[in-house]
Amino acid sequence: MNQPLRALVFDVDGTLADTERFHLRAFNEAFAAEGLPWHWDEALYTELLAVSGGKERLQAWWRRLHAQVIDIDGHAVPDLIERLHDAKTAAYEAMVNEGLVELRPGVLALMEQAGRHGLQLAIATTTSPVNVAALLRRALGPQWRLLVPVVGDGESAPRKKPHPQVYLQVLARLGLPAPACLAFEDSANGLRAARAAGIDTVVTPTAFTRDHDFGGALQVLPSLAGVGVDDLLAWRERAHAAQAVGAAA
Ligand code: XBP
Ligand code: MG
Repeated sequence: MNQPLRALVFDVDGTLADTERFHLRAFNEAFAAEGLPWHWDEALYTELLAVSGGKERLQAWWRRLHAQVIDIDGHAVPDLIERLHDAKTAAYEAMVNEGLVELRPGVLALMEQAGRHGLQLAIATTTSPVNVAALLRRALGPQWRLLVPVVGDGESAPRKKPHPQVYLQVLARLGLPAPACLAFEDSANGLRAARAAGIDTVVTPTAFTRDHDFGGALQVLPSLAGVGVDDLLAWRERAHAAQAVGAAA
């Protein structure tokens, strides 16, 4: 049933901003600071991005390198991963605070137009809360939480995408059913998470995710440049009409 659109739910990394090349740089800076002979290039990082969550990505990398190593005391590896992720997050936050990371084309204009249409705004991301705050403070100003009051992140929702936990959490906090919302994602994991929560999803891939499978997306676009609320309403209308025809057939 085509409910009125009430909220837009944005993923962060790759959707609000093309951040992954900065996360990649921050991971490599953390490896160097720890004295590890690890260096992830873009091709390898593109592969590793199949794992959502920086810590989970580091765990997957460790298993790939040392599948046979047993962590005797059970703490050495988790402690290393925690240390590396803390250093990486600090390096990434510094890059955002230096102004290196900008919102993708069309994002700010759509957020502003959504506000004028009385739509609520929310975030559903697997990244760390400090990364969300740094990016949105820089992009929307210190009052950003007034514009985006509902934020689900890697800490509030530890089950990472494609698990729908963060989207289900955001729907509950919005107090809205999935059909009243529209999600924006950049990756297959993100699309699957949003769709598993029953939310129509517009995808704007990046260079890291352009080869992903976006089956089930409402639209796949090069960016949100020039996209307005009326476009979102038209795409929803058309998709729901097609579903109704399919159901009647
Ligand atoms: C993308 C991710 C995150 C980032 C790194 O999140 O999977 O893990 O790559 O950030 P999104 P952390 O859901 O916004 O696309 O190291 O803080 O996880
Ligand atoms: Mg993303």
